[in-house]
Amino acid sequence: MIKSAITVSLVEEARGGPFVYWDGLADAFRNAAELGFDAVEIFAPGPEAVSIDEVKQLCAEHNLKVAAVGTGAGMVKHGLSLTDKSEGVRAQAQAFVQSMIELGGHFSAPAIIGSMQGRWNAEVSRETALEWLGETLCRLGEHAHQYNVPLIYEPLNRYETNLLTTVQQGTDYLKSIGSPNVRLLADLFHMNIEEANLADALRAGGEYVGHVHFVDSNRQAAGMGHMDYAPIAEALRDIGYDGYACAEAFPIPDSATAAKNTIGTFKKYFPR
Ligand code: LER
Ligand code: MN
Repeated sequence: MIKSAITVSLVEEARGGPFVYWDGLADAFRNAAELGFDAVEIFAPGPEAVSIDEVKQLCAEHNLKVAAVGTGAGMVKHGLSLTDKSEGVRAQAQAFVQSMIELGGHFSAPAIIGSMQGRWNAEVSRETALEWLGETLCRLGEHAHQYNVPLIYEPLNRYETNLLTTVQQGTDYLKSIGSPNVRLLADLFHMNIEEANLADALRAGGEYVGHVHFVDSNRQAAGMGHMDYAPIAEALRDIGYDGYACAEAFPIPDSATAAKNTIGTFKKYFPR
């Protein structure tokens, strides 16, 4: 069964970014529970910014899970990248992601590597960047294994990375690096830019699809753009996807409206 989730950002530097809730964990969990979401995805400045006890208590109080933890603050706040030319920066980036894997582990939630993958450039060739990224994904995927969660790798659209931009590229890459514990994040916003056909792409990803960012064509909440959700929902059912469809969307016109649209669209396409 596909489950619903919604994002909360605790990262001030990411203001204006595509996260639905912005007013702290207690507010996010209360509102998510009221609307009937299954889980919350947490975008945090770092592990020290999140009280493990508070999150466990909020999960118990509201009968919610943590869907995933984002690691993008490593880039947005600390300027780190897993493919930086400096070995020292790459090591710090890996340590940051590892600490977020450990944070998520407390809640049986996987960590997501999105913007932390970085880009290739004049100083780091595409081949080298993909080699470094692959080694890191394998190592950190193994680290995540002790928590019984995968590591989630997210292909991004061409304006955010020049490494891997489609689900097919991501799937081929994960096969080539041979890590059994890394799965793909299919973000419908990025896919709407890069894929010829979103449903076909999800089918090509198959069992490699481990998380979904559930969002509309304009990165507003599901139902507020022109995404055609029927074939997407059918494809997710066909591949037996039973992870989260998580709202990573702009809080437009406000968080409450974005959340309501998301859950309405989710229930329409994934009736229980
Ligand atoms: C970034 O565009 C994104 O989609 C996030 O999920 C990754 O940091
Ligand atoms: Mn995303």
